[in-house]
Amino acid sequence: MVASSVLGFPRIGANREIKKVVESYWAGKTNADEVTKVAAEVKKSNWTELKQRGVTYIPSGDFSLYDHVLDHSAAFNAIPKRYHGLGLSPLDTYFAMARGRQADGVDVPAGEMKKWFDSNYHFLVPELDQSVEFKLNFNKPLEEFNEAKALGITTRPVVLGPITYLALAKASKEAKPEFEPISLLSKILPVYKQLLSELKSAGAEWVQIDEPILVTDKGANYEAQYASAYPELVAVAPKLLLTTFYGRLESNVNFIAKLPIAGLHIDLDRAHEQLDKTIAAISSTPIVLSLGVVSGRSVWKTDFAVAIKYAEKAISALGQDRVIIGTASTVLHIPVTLASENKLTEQQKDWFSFALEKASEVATIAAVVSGSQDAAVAAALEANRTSIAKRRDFEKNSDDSVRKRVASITADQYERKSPFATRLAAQKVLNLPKFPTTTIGSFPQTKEIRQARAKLGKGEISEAEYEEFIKKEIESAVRFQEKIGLDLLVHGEPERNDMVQYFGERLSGFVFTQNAWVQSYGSRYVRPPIIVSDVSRKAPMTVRWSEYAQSLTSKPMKGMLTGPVTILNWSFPRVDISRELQAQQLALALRDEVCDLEAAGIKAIQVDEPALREGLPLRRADWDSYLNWAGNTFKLSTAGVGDHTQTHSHFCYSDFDDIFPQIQRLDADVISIEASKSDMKLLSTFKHYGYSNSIGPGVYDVHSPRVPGDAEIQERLKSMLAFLDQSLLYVNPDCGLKTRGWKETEASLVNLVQAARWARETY
Ligand code: MET
Repeated sequence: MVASSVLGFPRIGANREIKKVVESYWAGKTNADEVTKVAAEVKKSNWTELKQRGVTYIPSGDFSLYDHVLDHSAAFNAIPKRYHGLGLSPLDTYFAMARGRQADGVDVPAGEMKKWFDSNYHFLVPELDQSVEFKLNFNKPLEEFNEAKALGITTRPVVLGPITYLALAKASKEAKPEFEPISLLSKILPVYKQLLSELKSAGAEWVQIDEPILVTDKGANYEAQYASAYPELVAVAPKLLLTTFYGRLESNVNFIAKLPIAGLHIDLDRAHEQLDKTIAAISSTPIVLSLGVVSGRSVWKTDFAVAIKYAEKAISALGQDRVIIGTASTVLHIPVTLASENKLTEQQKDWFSFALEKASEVATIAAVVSGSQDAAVAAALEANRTSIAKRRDFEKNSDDSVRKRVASITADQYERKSPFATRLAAQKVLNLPKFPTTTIGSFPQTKEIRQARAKLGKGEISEAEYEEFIKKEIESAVRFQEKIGLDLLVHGEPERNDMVQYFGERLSGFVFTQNAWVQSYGSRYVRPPIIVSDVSRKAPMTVRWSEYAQSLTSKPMKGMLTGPVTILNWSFPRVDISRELQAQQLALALRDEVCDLEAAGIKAIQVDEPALREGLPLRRADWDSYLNWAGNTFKLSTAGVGDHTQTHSHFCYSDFDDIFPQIQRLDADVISIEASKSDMKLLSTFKHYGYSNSIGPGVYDVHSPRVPGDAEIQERLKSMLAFLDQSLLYVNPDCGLKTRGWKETEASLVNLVQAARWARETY
């Protein structure tokens, strides 16, 4: 019999229960017991659903109230010093690490968040140094294993592997200069051994140990560490399934195959070409091969015929008992269930498969390749064949005008008319002071805004009433910015439910869901639109709002758009045409919008590309091709304007070392970047390469409600000026403020303006 497995499941609850309960806990409206109770219900429902769908290996230990990497740090006592001795409960210490804490005399910033591999999920970067005392504060996989067992469900606990954990960590401020987190391997192993042996004693047959670092270029550096650590772990652990996902192992498979592990999981959705090589590498070992044939990243139905072909190849080489049919990665990245969607047409519903449906898919494929004679399995197979055929048929329709326009893009459309220096002079029309202050676009999305949108959705208020409401919001955002003295204003984005969804809803080619939320970080979930056909702009999307906002003030107003690469990366893309072609279609639509904004008198236009980097392939060999088309599509969308129009772009990450030349190549007049939590390494990169255009490194963190003092911001500006030309420096927060409350937003921005005034007087 071929077994089936799901590597990890969304932990947000089918109705966003976890968001609701943790946010209410943070607001002091509920207690820790209630949080535990709701978490238990969500876990129970996940396990029960997977069991009912016939999945053999059901994950446990993958649940999280905020982030699974942070859970691991908390469990292993990797708690940075600044969170010690604050008199907080373990849960509050955990949330302080996640989001900072500023209350009752405690004032600590949050840890650094980074994107998890090439996804839009963010994890809390472990901060380590030589003095860390690893110990097992609690055994989360064991607790959840027992919790499921009490419900009569046997699970396969999930543990983040030691080498990936250390490889993802950063050196803390207290670390010695040459300190590398991986040097802690021998120190962390005893804790892993304790955790794994406790699982074994509790009766776990298998443990899934996640080592996705192996699909990155970095993975190859750790051959010696894998070779020394895994035999030690295997000696005390249940059977270990070493899981790799999101990419290809390449030559790492050779040293992995030599480890005494019981199973290896590979991602065939992202890298089906690695199947033959993997089979060859393990065929003379007893290793079980877990085939990731059902995507954990895409919402499209799996083509069973393709999955079966891979499975049969593996079975004929290894035998049924050595093959598992799995999701390619955790299905954390896709929404919980299609069953919650009642506005999709039957045709659309038939194209997709969300997390629970993917669970049924692995179970069905496993049954088919096990030779099941069950009528329900045969019917599911036949239904899949029909659905896939219908979709292929639909894909034959393309929008000729869009395809032709893409085919006739010319080289000059990628470039601005004049070089930066000429544009800088022309942009004096904006009348900005030295150290211009600005924000990244959004202001708090208050309860009132969300309610108004919900009422519009339910038909409780009219389109006209909603418009009036939004106009008032814009007006108050403008007045607020004038009052506190910001220089380059924004309209505040109150009309946007989400920076991608808003555009998707106004473009042809997208479909939307009601309830298809996906965790981005902590309690922040997004509802990515799905690209289903060729994309084009039906009508201007933002112009009237920007025009209206500009009409209220004599200060310059920044138009605000989401860039093509970000719309693509934060949507669920089509899988039948390339991402490049989808991005080009988006770029042409945005180019028209940018030109329309200019024509409407908007002098500065920001095209955000916060997701440019996360789309970077995990293997360096694939970078050039991606960066080339991704950069080109940004240029295509922005280069249609005159010299006097100032283009901006925003990036929510600070890892610029490797992609720097591409950022320069984008040739935006001003870029703003997330910088408050990274050290000055980022800025030294810009200095080192001699970045020539204007730049606003974020001066404070927006992911936390903490208010930065003006002295703190002055200090940041001071250190930035050691790296950057003062005539090119903009002053802004790290990112948009939509998730913040007004109180902290006002306090923080007042301090920011204060600090910029200080800089003007001082420099
Ligand atoms: N303009 C957007 C905002 O301010 C940019 C966000 S980047 C994640 O919210």
